Amino acid sequence: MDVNREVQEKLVGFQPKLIVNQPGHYCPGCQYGVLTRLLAEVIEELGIEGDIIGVSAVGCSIFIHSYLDIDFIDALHGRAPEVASGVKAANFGKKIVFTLQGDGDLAAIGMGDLINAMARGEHLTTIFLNNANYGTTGGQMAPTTLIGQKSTTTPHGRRDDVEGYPIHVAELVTSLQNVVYSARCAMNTVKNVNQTKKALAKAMRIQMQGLGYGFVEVLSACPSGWKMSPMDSLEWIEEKMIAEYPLGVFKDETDEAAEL
Ligand SMILES: Cc1ncc(C[n+]2csc(CCOP(=O)(O)OP(=O)(O)O)c2C)c(N)n1
Ligand code: SF4
Ligand SMILES: [Mg+2]
Repeated sequence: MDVNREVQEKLVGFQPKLIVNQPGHYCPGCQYGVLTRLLAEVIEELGIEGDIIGVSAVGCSIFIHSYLDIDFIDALHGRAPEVASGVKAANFGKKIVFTLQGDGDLAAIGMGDLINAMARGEHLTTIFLNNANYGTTGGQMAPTTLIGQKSTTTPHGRRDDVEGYPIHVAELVTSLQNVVYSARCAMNTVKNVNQTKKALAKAMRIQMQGLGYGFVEVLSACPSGWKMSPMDSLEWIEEKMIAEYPLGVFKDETDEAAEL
């Protein structure tokens, strides 16, 4: 083992085998990278690296296939749940299939796709990265943009009487019978990162057990879209985002404890 690697392992622990080392697409302070690492750890710990297929969406979620060494397919904007349904069926239900979607992708153009995949009774896992804006395209308002939040399309702040209200997707999907688990997590603190990992693992286990649909919303920093420093972004999540989008488990029909 070279000296740098040994020092790195002492400081931050091991690097999961499934992480691909190459120059990154993500902006400094972006938390897609944290989520990628968590997924690598969860997939390795569950031992499903050869049995899982990811469906990435249009948005910064698409970059994950460069860094996570599992099978991936990219879906058109909003269509990830349909593509995932097809992938699951084509593999006779034998693969674990998940979607990774941003808030513009999932809650704007793709909301109907998600709801109908859940209503059809699909056994899938959706990971919903909510960064309260369209990050990829430069920071436009998304359905999850907070009231008062400035974006390139709401330069004076989102107004409820003009642009309407934020959508709380983790709560919304609980009304669908086939949804077995719905939780909201965040990645702005170590404690919240650890809780996110647990929720991701649980949503995967639910699919492995054939119980139904698992949904995990993850509040995530987009310093570029928000025009903030990475550190300010973490504080903004704590002070503003979690106030609008409380963390917790909103539905859990498994036999396991429902805490995050
Ligand atoms: C049909 C279609 N409409 C619009 C776009 C442009 N577009 C690309 S990414 C994106 C929004 C992405 O926002 P989000 O899903 O929140 O992703 P993130 O913030 O993670 O980048 C849009 C509107 C597109 N690629 N295809
Ligand atoms: S635009 Fe936002 S979501 Fe996309 S890589 Fe940059 S910080 Fe991450
Ligand atoms: Mg977004």
